[in-house]
Amino acid sequence: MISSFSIAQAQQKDISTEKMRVDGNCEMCKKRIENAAYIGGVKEAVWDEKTHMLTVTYRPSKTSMDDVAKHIAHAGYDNDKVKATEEEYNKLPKCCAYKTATCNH
Ligand SMILES: [Cu+2]
Repeated sequence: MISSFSIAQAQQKDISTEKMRVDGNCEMCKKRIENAAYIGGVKEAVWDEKTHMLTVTYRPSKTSMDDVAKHIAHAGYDNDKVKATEEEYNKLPKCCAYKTATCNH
């Protein structure tokens, strides 16, 4: 009865975990970034407020880090792969405007 779950996971090859840098400020950014990252095929997405690293666990047969990056940029957040357009960035609340402000929620 040693975790048959983790054995099953190890045998499951269609799963990959990658990290990328996503710019952002605060808890609100965290929610927005993580929500944007949860697209079809993504199992888990966790953004670290201190390191600004997003860790994504996903199924390579269903999606890719490029797709995740596009959605995050679309939510207004620049990342390693895709930059948000000015229009997308300007939709962020002022305190989340990570290029100019530091937010203290
Ligand atoms: Cu924020």
